[in-house]
Amino acid sequence: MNGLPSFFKEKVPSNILPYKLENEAQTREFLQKLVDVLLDFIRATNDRNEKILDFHHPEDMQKLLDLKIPDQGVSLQQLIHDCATTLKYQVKTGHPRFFNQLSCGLDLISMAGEWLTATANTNMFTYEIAPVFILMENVVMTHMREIIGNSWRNGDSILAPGGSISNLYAFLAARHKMFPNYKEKGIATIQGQLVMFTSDQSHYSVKSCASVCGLGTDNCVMVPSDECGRMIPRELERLVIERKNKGHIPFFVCSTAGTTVLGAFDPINDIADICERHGMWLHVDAAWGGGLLLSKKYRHPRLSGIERANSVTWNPHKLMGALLQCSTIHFKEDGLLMSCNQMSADYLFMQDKLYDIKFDTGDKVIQCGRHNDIFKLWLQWRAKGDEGFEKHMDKLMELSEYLVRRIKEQSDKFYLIMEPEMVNVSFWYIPARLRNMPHNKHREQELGKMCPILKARMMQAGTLMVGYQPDERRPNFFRNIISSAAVTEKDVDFLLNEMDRLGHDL
Ligand code: ABU
Repeated sequence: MNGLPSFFKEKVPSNILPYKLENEAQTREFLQKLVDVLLDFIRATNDRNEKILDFHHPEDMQKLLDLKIPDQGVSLQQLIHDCATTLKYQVKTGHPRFFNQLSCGLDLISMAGEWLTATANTNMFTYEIAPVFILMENVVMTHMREIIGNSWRNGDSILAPGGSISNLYAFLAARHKMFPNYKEKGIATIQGQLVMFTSDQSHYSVKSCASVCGLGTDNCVMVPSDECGRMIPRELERLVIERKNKGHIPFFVCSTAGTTVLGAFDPINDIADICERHGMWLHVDAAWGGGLLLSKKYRHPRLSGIERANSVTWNPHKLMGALLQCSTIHFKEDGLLMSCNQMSADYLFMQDKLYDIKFDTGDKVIQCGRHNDIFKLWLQWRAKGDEGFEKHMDKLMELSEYLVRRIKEQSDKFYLIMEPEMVNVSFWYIPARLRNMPHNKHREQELGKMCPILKARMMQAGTLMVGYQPDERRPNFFRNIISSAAVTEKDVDFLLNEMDRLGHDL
């Protein structure tokens, strides 16, 4: 923090706006210093010679940080220092060698949007206080619905705090559609046991809906999936009939477009046929795979039939690279969201306002406060256009295909678990001592044991991050995700070489 003017050392952040109007220049200087800290982080994030993380165990990290809340406020200088320290120990999720989560990368246009959003500091519940952002939300949501399907143009959508809450909104709307009196009369209005269905590979938030909404998790039926992680439609229909024969009321099916671990796509058309036959709501959880709707090359067959759904979750903060968080839920039918959730709080959603109150979109959701997640997406989409997003999707898929090719070319060192449908590539790393062993359940157990050890080495070296997990069919395996615009073929080569460097002796 050398070079800071003495003004920064004075222990009075109240020297800047809004307290001291005459200190506009010092306010600007403080914020520019902060921007320098942010730019240093962005530079380091994009520098392949920089580590992704500087790992410390929590008890050691606590000693490196001064996190306490003081009795008296600290100086501006200290605040700049605090910001720099915070970023020093933050994992660089935009680093080209960070392959760990579904949301990777740091899109600088979207980030610029987030900076503006923070500065505007408004709530998204009414047009009254967020006029431009509400109109933007309307335009972008309509555009996304048109991409889902022509018949969706006049539907409805909302940005929600994450894919799990988006799925919950779908559940609530589906129940409201079938039991419109539930809102006023509650559980007594449903004469029977409601049942929902999702694949055993779906996101856990779907099961959580059953818990939160009073069905109980036993009434969220987990439909078996095939070897590739796709729901088996005949199993779905068998389980629906089984529950109907018990007198239950099957009402909601969640089809996953891009499962979290394997990146599998359930066959939407087959599932839509079953939903039509049995009068069930079809929700597509495309939180992860939704981005591929933007690619002519990769949309089909993965998302074929999505236009037949009643609702779709689609998270731009995943494949599209919008900054966290940016999650959307779309409905084919307009008006449901409002009639399901509207409470007409009369201090906020007055019916006699100056303007058309249909723009007070906050009354459509069970939240009150709503973060502004639209501006960063709108700005990013303006920058890229549909064409830019299509190229982005195609590049991510092509890089994943490259990774699969390289894994196959080094089959002594890597074992590809399956041909992926999207950017999730599942594989084992094979250390030297296991290379000549025949591949069987015993070797899989041994390879599974290597995953946490190799991951720990990656984190301690700070050079690479790739996730691992077990599933129902196999012990721990690596799941590599390419969803960052920063990744190149050289980074993919680095990924495999670095795993081998760190793990060959295991
Ligand atoms: N279900 C959301 C994200 C999970 C992941 O990044 O791995």
